[in-house]
Amino acid sequence: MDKPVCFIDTGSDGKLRVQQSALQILQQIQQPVVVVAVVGLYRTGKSYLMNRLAGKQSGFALGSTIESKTKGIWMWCVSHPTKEGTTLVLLDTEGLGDVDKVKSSDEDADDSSEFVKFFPSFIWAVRDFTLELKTDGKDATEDEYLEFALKLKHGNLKILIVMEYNFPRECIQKFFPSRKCFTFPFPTAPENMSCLESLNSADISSEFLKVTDHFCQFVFHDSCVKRLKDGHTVTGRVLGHLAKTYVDTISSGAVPCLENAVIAMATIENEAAVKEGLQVYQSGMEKLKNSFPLELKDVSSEHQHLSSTATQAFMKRSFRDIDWKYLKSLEEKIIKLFDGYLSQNEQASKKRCEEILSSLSAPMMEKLKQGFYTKPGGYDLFCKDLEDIGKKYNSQANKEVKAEEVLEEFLKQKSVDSNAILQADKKPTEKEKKIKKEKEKAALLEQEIKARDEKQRQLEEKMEAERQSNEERMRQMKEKMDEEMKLQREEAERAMDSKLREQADLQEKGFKEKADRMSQEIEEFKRRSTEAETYQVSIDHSIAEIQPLIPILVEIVKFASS
Ligand SMILES: Nc1nc2c(ncn2[C@@H]2O[C@H](COP(=O)(O)OP(=O)(O)OP(=O)(O)O)[C@@H](O)[C@H]2O)c(=O)[nH]1
Ligand SMILES: [Mg+2]
Repeated sequence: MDKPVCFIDTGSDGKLRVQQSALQILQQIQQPVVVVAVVGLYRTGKSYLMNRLAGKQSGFALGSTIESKTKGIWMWCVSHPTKEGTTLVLLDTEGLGDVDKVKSSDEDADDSSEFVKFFPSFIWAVRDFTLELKTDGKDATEDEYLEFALKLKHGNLKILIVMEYNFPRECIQKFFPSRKCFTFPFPTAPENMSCLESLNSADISSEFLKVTDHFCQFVFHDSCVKRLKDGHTVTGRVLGHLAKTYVDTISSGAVPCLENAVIAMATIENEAAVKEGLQVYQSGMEKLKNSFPLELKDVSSEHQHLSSTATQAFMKRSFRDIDWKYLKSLEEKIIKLFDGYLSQNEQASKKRCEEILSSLSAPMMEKLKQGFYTKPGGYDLFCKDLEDIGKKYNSQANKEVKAEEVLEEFLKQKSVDSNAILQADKKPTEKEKKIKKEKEKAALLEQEIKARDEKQRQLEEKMEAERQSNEERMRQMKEKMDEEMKLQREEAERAMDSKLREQADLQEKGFKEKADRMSQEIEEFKRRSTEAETYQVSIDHSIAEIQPLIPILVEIVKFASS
């Protein structure tokens, strides 16, 4: 993308909508995404800073009037400058005109212990910072300044004013365990401010450039690939599904629920994963089909190989495949296709065997037509020719899956001729004829048994191939489960760490009641984590905001001078 596009805006009916063109762009992005979004008051240089992250001087439109410039949410997808194989998705949002009201309830607080697992890191960007960095009279770092700004007020916690002061600070502390602050100095002389986009770097304050550069490097380095709650990597495509689900839910007047959005997306993705797996299998088998007829072991081993690759492709895309419902459906479809290919191979083999027999038996048929065998001893001559045909056939068609069956059919047909020849043959006595007939019958039966045994052997070979495919599938399932468990464990550990840190902080600052409440939260969190580990159950929780889409959230604090 060489320029940003509108991602989410408000339609003429006043409802939020996701722009189809932006969704199409996201659909094409199969790479994991790192999402960086900016929020803050209007006209505070958000778009400008986002352009810097895109490595461009212009892109997101900047406002030069007092009116808010950016409307809705704009998106710019660029290659991540430092993390190869990932796409950086920059989301520039419409400036806030007034303080956002955040709903508070005990219910939210309960679920919040889960949020820290996948909530974004938080960067506070203070623009036009001209103050001395001091807190309580002592020199302070930017981060200390942020923590100072987030300090809770003591006092009667039920008094509205204290609650209103503390609540947003508590939310930031609770939901964003990883926090960072940057204070930007004034970028340039006041008269240059309206044309900041077109200024040469010589006209921009070197200190401002230094901080901007540091800020960009920090974001690039610190921003992680976006993951869902259970550790599944978010690609551009998945981000598109998520955004669409959230926005559609908001537009319908409901409250977006992360759990529902993930379930809806899992359905879409898992269905697509089945299709993708089938595509891998089918395209490989179609290529193999060009060389039909083949030996059963060759068809089976290619089937096993492709089935394993198909499962891999499926596993890569699927997630939350409860009870492996979609994997099972892929497996069933593959087995159906395999059966289809096997029967196509059999048909091709049958055709080839018939062709071989037809060409080998052509001279005999000619002799038959000309009455060559209608003479004393003709039956023995016929049997000898038939035997020769059988030998040659066996050496030419011995690898064919249908070799025995076709030969059996051929011998059955020829027994009609042989019977007629034998009856007309004057050489053997009636007794000898009887013996010869019995011999022929026995040979026919032997061929019938051979064909049946061969069929049975092939069935067993097919079952063995299936058994091995199944074993491989189980191995891949276990690998995926182990990987998912590992991610969940890491997430839980990270979340627990941040909870413990927050609790220690509250204790240190004398908020005993809050720290105690937190202990209960931690216990509850531990219990849920153990439960999740043991049963791999997912814990239901809803979320009323769009933040889970964003691994890094930059909040801009208005220009200090304005
Ligand atoms: N004083 C000052 N002005 C800046 C700074 N960064 C950008 N600007 C200027 O501030 C004006 C608004 O910048 P934008 O980047 O459009 O601000 P915004 O926050 O995206 O504004 P909205 O889209 O309206 O919310 C532009 O004229 C910029 O040139 C800064 O650090 N300090
Ligand atoms: Mg803007």
